[in-house]
Amino acid sequence: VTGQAERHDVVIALGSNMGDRLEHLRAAIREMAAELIQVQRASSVWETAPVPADQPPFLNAVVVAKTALYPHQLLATLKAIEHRLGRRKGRRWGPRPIDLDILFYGDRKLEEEPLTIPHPRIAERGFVLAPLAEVCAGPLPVLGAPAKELLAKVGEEGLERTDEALL
Ligand code: A4P
Ligand code: MG
Repeated sequence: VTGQAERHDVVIALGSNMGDRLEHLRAAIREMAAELIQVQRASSVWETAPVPADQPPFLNAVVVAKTALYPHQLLATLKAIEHRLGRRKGRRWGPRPIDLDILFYGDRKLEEEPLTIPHPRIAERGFVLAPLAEVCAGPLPVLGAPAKELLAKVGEEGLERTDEALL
């Protein structure tokens, strides 16, 4: 297909625990659409207990998207979106209006500073696995196990599905 870059399937995790959290998640999705990241489907919005616990609760979600961006371009684009939505460096564990993490890039494995794919902490984080299980039912790329199975191991404490829709 001439003139059309190859598009890759990517999975992105969204988190917010500052300001209008739901609006931050929605704004991030609008910004992605404007930046060559076409969101195909979105999980529910989950309210999740913060890890570590000394900060406000998060809203978390996961989206599946298609993009022609390469992994490092995708990371740079997500960082730019975080910045536009008001995220600033500073307090290391402090609250953030938006956090955008690349969970998967197709079935690629990548360890190139500063980017690791799949995201290294997927299997231990209920706040990622619960929404991920909604949008990826089968075995996860690289990890091999379904999200639901990994979630059963870490438990569902502190994870609450909300009725809010992202798309
Ligand atoms: N980086 C490397 N690999 C990736 C990747 N696959 N996707 C680098 C995105 N970034 C990646 O991230 C730090 C650096 O990781 C980036 O500059 C990038 O080069 P950051 O977003 O600047 O900082 P961060 O998010 O605070 O660090 P980190 O280590 O990603 O934190 P986590 O693990 O994302 O934890 N509790 C609940 N309930 N819900 C949450 O969403 N999130 C965090 C953040 C803590 N507790 C939470 C939640
Ligand atoms: Mg992050």
